[in-house]
Amino acid sequence: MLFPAPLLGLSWLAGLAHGAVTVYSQQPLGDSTKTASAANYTAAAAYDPTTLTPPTPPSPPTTAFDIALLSEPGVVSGLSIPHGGDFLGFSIEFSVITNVIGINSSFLQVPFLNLMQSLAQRGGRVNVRVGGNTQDYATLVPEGSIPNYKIIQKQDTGNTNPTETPTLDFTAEVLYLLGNVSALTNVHWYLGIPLNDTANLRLQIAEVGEAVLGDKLIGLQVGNEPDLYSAHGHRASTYGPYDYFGDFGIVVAAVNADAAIPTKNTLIGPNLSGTWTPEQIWDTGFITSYSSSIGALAVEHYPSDNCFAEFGIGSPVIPQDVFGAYLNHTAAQQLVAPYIASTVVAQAAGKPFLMFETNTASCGGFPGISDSFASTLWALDYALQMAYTNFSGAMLHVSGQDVYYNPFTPPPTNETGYHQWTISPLFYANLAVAETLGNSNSSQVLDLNANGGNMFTPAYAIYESGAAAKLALFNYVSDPSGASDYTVTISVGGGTTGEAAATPASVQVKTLTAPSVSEKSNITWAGQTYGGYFASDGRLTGDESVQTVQCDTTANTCAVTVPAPGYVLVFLTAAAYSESNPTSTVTFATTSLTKTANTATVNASVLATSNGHSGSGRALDLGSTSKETTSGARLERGAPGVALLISVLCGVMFLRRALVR
Ligand SMILES: *[C@@H]1O[C@H](CO)[C@@H](O)[C@H](O)[C@H]1NC(C)=O
Ligand SMILES: *[C@@H]1O[C@H](CO)[C@@H](O)[C@H](O)[C@H]1NC(C)=O
Ligand SMILES: *[C@@H]1O[C@H](CO)[C@@H](O)[C@H](O)[C@H]1NC(C)=O
Ligand SMILES: *[C@@H]1O[C@H](CO)[C@@H](O)[C@H](O)[C@H]1NC(C)=O
Ligand SMILES: *[C@@H]1O[C@H](CO)[C@@H](O)[C@H](O)[C@H]1NC(C)=O
Ligand SMILES: *[C@@H]1O[C@H](CO)[C@@H](O)[C@H](O)[C@H]1NC(C)=O
Ligand SMILES: *[C@@H]1O[C@H](CO)[C@@H](O)[C@H](O)[C@H]1NC(C)=O
Ligand SMILES: *[C@@H]1O[C@H](CO)[C@@H](O)[C@H](O)[C@H]1NC(C)=O
Ligand SMILES: *[C@@H]1O[C@H](CO)[C@@H](O)[C@H](O)[C@H]1NC(C)=O
Ligand SMILES: *[C@@H]1O[C@H](CO)[C@@H](O)[C@H](O)[C@H]1NC(C)=O
Ligand SMILES: CC(=O)N[C@H]1CO[C@H](CO)[C@@H](O)[C@@H]1O
Repeated sequence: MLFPAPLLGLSWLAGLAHGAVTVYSQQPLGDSTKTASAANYTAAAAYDPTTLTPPTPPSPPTTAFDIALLSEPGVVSGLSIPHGGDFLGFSIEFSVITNVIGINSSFLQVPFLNLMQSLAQRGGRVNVRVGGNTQDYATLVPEGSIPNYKIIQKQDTGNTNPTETPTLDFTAEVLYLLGNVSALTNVHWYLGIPLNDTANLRLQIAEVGEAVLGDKLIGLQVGNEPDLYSAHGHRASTYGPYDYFGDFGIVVAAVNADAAIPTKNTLIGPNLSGTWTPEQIWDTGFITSYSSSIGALAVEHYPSDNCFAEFGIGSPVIPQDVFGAYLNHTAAQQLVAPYIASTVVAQAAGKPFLMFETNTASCGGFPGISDSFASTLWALDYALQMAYTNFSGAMLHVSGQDVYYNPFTPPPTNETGYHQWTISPLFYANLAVAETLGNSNSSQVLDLNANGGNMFTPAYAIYESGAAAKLALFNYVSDPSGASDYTVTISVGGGTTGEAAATPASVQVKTLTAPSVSEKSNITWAGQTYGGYFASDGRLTGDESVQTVQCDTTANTCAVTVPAPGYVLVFLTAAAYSESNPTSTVTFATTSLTKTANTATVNASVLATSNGHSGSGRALDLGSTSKETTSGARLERGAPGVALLISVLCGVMFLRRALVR
């Protein structure tokens, strides 16, 4: 289910624009009255101040336990398939892309670029799905046919179904926008082929998408929650798994016959919501029939819903009552259980198995849960559990202002002049997953069933190229007294395992923590934070603090403490640490000397090649395309606090060339 924010007017921007490029100004406009009132903006769900009471800590608390890891390649059993650091990505509702990704291909949302870049630098790349309920009614229309230079437009054309899914017109500019993002930071995209009308398939999104995005387009979803089509009135009440099998076949045939879609094997289905079991689809012969067209198998699932509060559907859920259900390891295990048989089927068929859309609860999530540190730990454990059980990736859903569960939220459009973005606790899970799995593409995950399987203190080991590389430790307990912090004594090899002792002389440790599981803004990853509401330009601020823990070389053990609540990532080797911790960080900042001269350009090829190699604070002033401007773009190296962001413009000529290839 999705609840897109209404597209708000953008006309205020007109006064800031210079020619064909820019303008994204987050400079304070100097209107103190407005700023003050807006600082207290709480109307939208995304800024709901509801704070829940954390569950009472278990008594007695866990204070210590041991973890003994096997280290030699080949001897450890139960490891997952290899994963990349792009495991946990995003599913962005089609109708909010102009607020989140960019207004058009020359006006990109800089905070979004910075957020994606921070993940790409840790995990190698980021996968983003653009779609949702609106995708089945999306239609590509000619450039310029939507008024006011807009690139998407919703219109209620009387599509008769209970969810009143509107028609969504979009222009090819949407695809150029995605392409321009990919030229700056390593984002790959999943799109969807509309399936509301199989007699008149609209394949243009695939045709233009492939031409513009090339290999940055990694999959095309066919049908969104087909098991809800009959419930939503999109199909006859008898619509069943074999009907979907038939519809998918129509798309396969059409794609195979379409010379404008050269890559045939990127289709993704069935994207079930849980009304049908995946097995019901496998039983139709889906995988064998369409094997050469299928790029990945996918499902979508939310553990709960807040539909009663939002729409009066179903039964009421009181967030405080279900807070504890997000705060233990059983939650993650229960979420993956229905799909483990399917990940085996997928592996046998040689196809990735994806959780294409998920989050804390559908119908917008729960106040106090979806937007607190509880969601960070929940999503992190859920993602690592999916990795362990051989999913190949998962996407957290992103919608408008009117949901609690966004990992990040741009300010309301009428407030972009003086507010920055709100980076929610959930995003720190993306950050930590990217860093935990790293960019080697060889990370295999093992749930250690640690501490006797205690549900509040789960742990995972990450093996790279077969050897123990990292250890991930959770503490779900919220206890400001410190009495529920625990110390884990780690040994690698040695002991009764028959292996040579391989405990390192020291380990490096990063901690993700907050004062409590209810916390909404004071969340830190290795000491750095995105701050609270409206506080971020998409870059971490503060000094990074990575702990070096000296190990006991006589006993061959290392003692690492995990705060309550918290997540601790232990790097067991120097290689594991350097892999996801580049010595320098490229971010997208543009600075401006005057409010009226804020057009800036960044050469895409410079950005692409300078990753990790740019000098400290080195400014790459490449000039601007607009005569009356004086500002330049800077590549910042871990530089904190430059609050002024304007825009990024790059020359990505290959995109245009790709179209005529
Ligand atoms: C921005 O628009 C929203 C929705 O129309 C409104 O609630 C809010 O008060 C506006 N903010 C300002 C500062 O005008
Ligand atoms: C892109 O959007 C900006 C801001 O709305 C606008 O000034 C500019 O003219 C647009 N560019 C194109 C090519 O439409
Ligand atoms: C983005 O894409 C457009 C094509 O629509 C291209 O003209 C432009 O140079 C690209 N780069 C930027 C930053 O606008
Ligand atoms: C499918 O969606 C398109 C775009 O919204 C609409 O024009 C068309 O009438 C729909 N077809 C059916 C059969 O619902
Ligand atoms: C598909 O996507 C929709 C759109 O948001 C989502 O709500 C739903 O759970 C997904 N359904 C399926 C079948 O995966
Ligand atoms: C643990 O999580 C499960 C699944 O969400 C939930 O049913 C259970 O109540 C939770 N246990 C505790 C002790 O909170
Ligand atoms: C994941 O796949 C690996 C490799 O096939 C297998 O050894 C392992 O048992 C699987 N894990 C689960 C939980 O099915
Ligand atoms: C990881 O895989 C991606 C795509 O599958 C590839 O582009 C990248 O180069 C790989 N990274 C390494 C370190 O092999
Ligand atoms: C933020 O949380 C940390 C503990 O995680 C605490 O030490 C610090 O005082 C808090 N800062 C603020 C401003 O509340
Ligand atoms: C970007 O920089 C590269 C390398 O210096 C140069 O070859 C290219 O022409 C530049 N592109 C633009 C659009 O300025
Ligand atoms: C009326 C009101 O609540 N004003 C508050 C708005 O926010 C500022 C800064 O956070 C507070 O100082 C005001 O009291």
